[in-house]
Amino acid sequence: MLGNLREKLSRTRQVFKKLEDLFQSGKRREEVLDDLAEAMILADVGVSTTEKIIEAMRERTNKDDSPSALKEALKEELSALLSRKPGTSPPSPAPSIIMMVGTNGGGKTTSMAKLARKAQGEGKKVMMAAADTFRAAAQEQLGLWGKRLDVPVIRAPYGADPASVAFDAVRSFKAQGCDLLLVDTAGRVHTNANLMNELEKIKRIIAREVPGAPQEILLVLDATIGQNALVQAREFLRFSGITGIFLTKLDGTAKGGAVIGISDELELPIKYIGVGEGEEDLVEFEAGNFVDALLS
Ligand SMILES: Nc1nc2c(ncn2[C@@H]2O[C@H](COP(=O)(O)OP(=O)(O)OP(=O)(O)O)[C@@H](O)[C@H]2O)c(=O)[nH]1
Ligand SMILES: [Mg+2]
Repeated sequence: MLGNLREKLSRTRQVFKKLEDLFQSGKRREEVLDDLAEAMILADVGVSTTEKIIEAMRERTNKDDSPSALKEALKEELSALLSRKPGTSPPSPAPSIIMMVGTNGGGKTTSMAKLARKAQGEGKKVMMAAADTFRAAAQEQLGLWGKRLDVPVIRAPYGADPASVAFDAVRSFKAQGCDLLLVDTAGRVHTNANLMNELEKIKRIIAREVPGAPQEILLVLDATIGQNALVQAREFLRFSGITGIFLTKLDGTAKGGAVIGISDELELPIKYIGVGEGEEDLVEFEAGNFVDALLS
């Protein structure tokens, strides 16, 4: 598992690999910290998070600590930063409803299929709702995933009211006694304000039909855009109730350091990462594993 994650993160690892030489060098602490800061910024960790980490390392270590001691300090610092998040609760009990939100093309539909696959593997009865009625091919795309995974998909005509799709889906979900309903949403409508209203409406209908639901609203962010993912995330924070982040496309990018900046700057846990286009390419995010995959 760790080996696999390492391989998937290989492009980001290349950036961090320079650190290996650094940690084996005979450099003084201040030189190591300078080089480290530079590498982290190159890896898209972000300036303010990088500064925060360097400062914390300075406090945590002594002036004449060896580079290898600094490496341990960095690992501890990163693990602490990545796991110090609210909401890292155990998975919610079935039946539950998960809503996927995020900018267009970020990977919502694909990530949802991955979650469906995972739940299936746990023996759960899954249903998916195509509440993206804005993009012409969205219904078909989810329909194809449904066929491939053998998961029923509640669909609607192009341009239909997404909240009514959600309504129909929740009714079927209850009637068929499913364990998990995954709700896909559009990445873009006419304006951002429209999108936020649409999401609120979907959420309201779900909550009205199933008290306590949606148990999870995952904000899907594309790691390949690095620091810009933060800008997108802030837009979506205007929509209330997001419970966690699903960070996609870590397999193809050297900007995996963005995980660290995003986790630091948003008061939200990173719950999953996407490492490929297939339904199995899902990793439940765990700080220690991620740091190990990056740094060893
Ligand atoms: N390499 C890689 N590609 C991914 C990953 N997740 C999604 N993709 C690809 O990203 C593209 C967009 O994915 P979608 O799931 O359609 O994104 P979306 O957010 O639903 O897009 P809209 O419905 O247009 O808003 C597709 O080509 C996916 O195969 C990932 O973890 N790794
Ligand atoms: Mg989609």
